[in-house]
Amino acid sequence: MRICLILFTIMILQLISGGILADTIQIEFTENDSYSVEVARINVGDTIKWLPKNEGHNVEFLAGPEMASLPKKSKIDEVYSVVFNVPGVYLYQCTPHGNTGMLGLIIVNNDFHNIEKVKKIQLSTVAKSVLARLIRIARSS
Ligand SMILES: [Cu+2]
Repeated sequence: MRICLILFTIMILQLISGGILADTIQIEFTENDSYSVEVARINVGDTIKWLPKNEGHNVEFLAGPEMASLPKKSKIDEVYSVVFNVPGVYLYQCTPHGNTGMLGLIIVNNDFHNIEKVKKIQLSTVAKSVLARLIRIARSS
């Protein structure tokens, strides 16, 4: 009887953490060739939804905790949603504007285990300095 109660409680807790309390964060493409949220801190199970409020942008993942299975690249000007189920640091860019620093960072579960790999991604000089700034923000918040 007690075991049943414990299992039931665990099930309920999993439901709450995995579903009901999962958040959706919205990030807009801005007219300044940037993302409205440059550093997003989320939890496993949360969704990020990118909204094309300004034309000519997309989302292309450059790094994540599982390099072999990064989310697919979105089409220019499309609404795009990704659910994040693996803790770690994700780096993405806008394909046309990555070189000029249109980058975004996502930290899932405050887990920085793959940050060194993220730092090693080939980027333009401008994008490199933007990434350094985003990492500073991520570390300090
Ligand atoms: Cu862009």
